[in-house]
Amino acid sequence: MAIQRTLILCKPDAVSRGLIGDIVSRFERRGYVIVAMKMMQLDGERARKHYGEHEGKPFFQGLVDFITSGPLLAMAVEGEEAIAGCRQIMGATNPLNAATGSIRADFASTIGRNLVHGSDSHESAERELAIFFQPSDFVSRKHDLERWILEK
Ligand code: IDP
Ligand code: MG
Repeated sequence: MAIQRTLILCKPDAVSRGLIGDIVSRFERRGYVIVAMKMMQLDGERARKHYGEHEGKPFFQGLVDFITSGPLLAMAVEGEEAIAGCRQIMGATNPLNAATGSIRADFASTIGRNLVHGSDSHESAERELAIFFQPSDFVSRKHDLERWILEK
């Protein structure tokens, strides 16, 4: 068990549909803390870098077009095993396979408009966080984690 930091995005569909508040609260309620948060609109270069692992796949261009189509909310989220925990809160990539009660099952119906992104490994988290944030963007929430969330 370890404290991890992960990148969560509310993609442009989530922003446009007014779902940011509901999505953010799900991570907070679970006991994860936000250590950086930024509204931004990606350009193509940064979008292709972020989704580099999918380059060459049939949906790649559509994915880049969509993620650059409007503002998104980027967050760095921290907590015990946060990478897997946040993926669980998001639900499976295809909303049809997402667990009931997850963000994607509750609010999405198609794989291409599935509202959220979350890093899938420690390596992805480090790589992706560096695309969206600078070291000085992060605050410390160590005190909050120690006080309310972590077991002694
Ligand atoms: P993830 O977001 O659950 O990590 P990935 O496999 O990393 O899923 O795919 C990145 C994003 O690309 C997905 O969230 C989804 O929006 C989109 N995507 C993945 N597979 C497909 C597909 O087969 N058709 C259309 N879009 C897809
Ligand atoms: Mg992924």
